[in-house]
Amino acid sequence: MRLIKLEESITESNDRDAEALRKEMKERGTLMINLMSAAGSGKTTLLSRIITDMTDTKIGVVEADIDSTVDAEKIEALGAVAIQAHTNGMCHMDAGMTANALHAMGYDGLDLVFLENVGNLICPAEYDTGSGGKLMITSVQEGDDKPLKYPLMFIESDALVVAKIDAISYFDFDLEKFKERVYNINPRIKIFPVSAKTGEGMKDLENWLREQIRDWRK
Ligand SMILES: Nc1nc2c(ncn2[C@@H]2O[C@H](COP(=O)(O)OP(=O)(O)OP(=O)(O)O)[C@@H](O)[C@H]2O)c(=O)[nH]1
Ligand SMILES: [Mg+2]
Repeated sequence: MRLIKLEESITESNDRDAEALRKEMKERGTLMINLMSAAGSGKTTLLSRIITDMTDTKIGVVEADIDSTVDAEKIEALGAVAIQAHTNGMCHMDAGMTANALHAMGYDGLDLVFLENVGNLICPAEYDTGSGGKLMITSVQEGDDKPLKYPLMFIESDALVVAKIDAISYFDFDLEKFKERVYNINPRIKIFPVSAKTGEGMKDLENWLREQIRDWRK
């Protein structure tokens, strides 16, 4: 189990670091997706399902957390490449931290790398990590008003997973109202209602990921 302890990078321009990392990854043909959500929305469970399903795709995961190694251990147990990054108390990953973690993990020959960002809806949305795409998760127990309260992450993301859809009947989550609120602030976003437990909706999401890898390599 590999673990890297990170400090916020001291370079003056996060955007410059992000562009450099994107360029490097583009040249090597590896797509990085920045996966963001509140704590406990289902990021690691979704990634585990994707790794198990997408046997045609070589996947690596950078697990960013304030503490513990549980998420990286779960990913490694599935046979995927992983590294646990500790953010030294910080609530997000920046581009310099992401590059350090990625290089420590090594991503030669990988098609797709997920950065499982620190679980919260606010800080991760504000930092460009150098990823080629942004995927956000919100789960049905969080309520359908989150696009109104935390708009930036919804605006910034290319796609949105509505997670734990198997549990929707236990909550007052109105999927149509939620979609309308999301499309109001980001009309181009793709929305995937998904259950990582039952597999519902996973095929569409996985095909979208394959399409993103193809587009990245064009
Ligand atoms: N019913 C149901 N439960 C789910 C689903 N996906 C995840 N869960 C549960 O939700 C809880 C949190 O899931 P995680 O995958 O650990 O969430 P996370 O976003 O990685 O959490 P952090 O890394 O702590 O931010 C776990 O108890 C999962 O079993 C789902 O599709 N359906
Ligand atoms: Mg997790």
